[in-house]
Amino acid sequence: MIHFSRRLLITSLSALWLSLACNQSYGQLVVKIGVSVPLTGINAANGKDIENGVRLAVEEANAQRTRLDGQEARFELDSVDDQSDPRIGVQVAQKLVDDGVAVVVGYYNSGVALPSSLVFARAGIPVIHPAATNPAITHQGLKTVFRIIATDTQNSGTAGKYAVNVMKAQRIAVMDDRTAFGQGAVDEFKKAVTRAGGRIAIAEYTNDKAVEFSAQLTSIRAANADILFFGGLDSQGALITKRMRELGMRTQFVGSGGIADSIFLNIAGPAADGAMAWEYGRPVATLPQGKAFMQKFRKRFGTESLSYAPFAYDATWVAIHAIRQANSATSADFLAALRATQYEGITGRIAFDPNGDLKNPTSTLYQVKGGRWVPVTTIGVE
Ligand code: ABU
Repeated sequence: MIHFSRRLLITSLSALWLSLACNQSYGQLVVKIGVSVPLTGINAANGKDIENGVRLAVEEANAQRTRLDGQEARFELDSVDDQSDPRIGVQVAQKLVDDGVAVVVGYYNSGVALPSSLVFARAGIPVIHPAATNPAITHQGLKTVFRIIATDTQNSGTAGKYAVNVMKAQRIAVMDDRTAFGQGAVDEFKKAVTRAGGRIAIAEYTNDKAVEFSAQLTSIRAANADILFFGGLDSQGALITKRMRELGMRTQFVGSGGIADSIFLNIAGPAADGAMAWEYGRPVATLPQGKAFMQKFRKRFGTESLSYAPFAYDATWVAIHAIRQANSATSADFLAALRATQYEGITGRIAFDPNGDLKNPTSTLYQVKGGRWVPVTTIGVE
């Protein structure tokens, strides 16, 4: 037992020494910014999008001079592939802690973010979320968790209220993918529908690996639903839309967030026309720095940004500003500056409430018109 503890102590000290050694390079202080996203599998394109948002901000920051406590500092991206798997997510979170990251920008999946956040909280390392929207992420009482995107209470809540009050939906169907995100989004939608005096006519379920939805859609068609609110991601939303068209359904498809992108359009093809989705924030292209960001991203990576790169870029700059302001890359030193953030980003004004969520989130309803997602309305959410 004593032998085992000593070995554990030596291993921990070696990891600590290695991480301290790694954070110094040629007299420069290396400040590691961790990223945990899916870089392989079905969500890899969104993961890469987030990683590239962080990379762009890191490269821009390094083109400027940063001195921390009198020492030249350089920011470095430390990226891991969580594979959209909660178990892998916890393992790679521990790797980032062992690497000595100062801060983490991630995740894509709420179901991975939730267990991983505890690993970072134990190490006192802040995590800034650009994409994971399950409300519970910022309601665990952890002082190290921040999010610069609307939650699903806000986004799907807005969708539920709008379905009843504006779309005048009488027979509402819901379907979710049983993930923390999809199920959470539908739960919030249902609560808002009920609060607005509406009623859910039928609830169906799938899982996040499914590619066939005929059974659920046949039931929804039999229930004569006027809208279907789907809690799940872009590739499945596109397949559902396609199948609805094949089944001759007149039900309006409404996505819950993470839907309105080119992945959806490519998979759904012409069946996409008319599909709707509630997305987080304002349309980036309409914001003062939005177009410039999209151009920079295209020039650097040779591809258009998807939904979350602008949020990841902003999250990274929020972290860098806090580190510079605190004159320290030690998490305990810059946490207070992070909490007090007042930042005008690509995605709008960023300031945090006591839970670490945005003080003034917004949501935008998009609809596919002529093969493009077009903004319909933007609503500030309570
Ligand atoms: N917010 C959409 C991305 C997926 C998630 O939160 O799990």
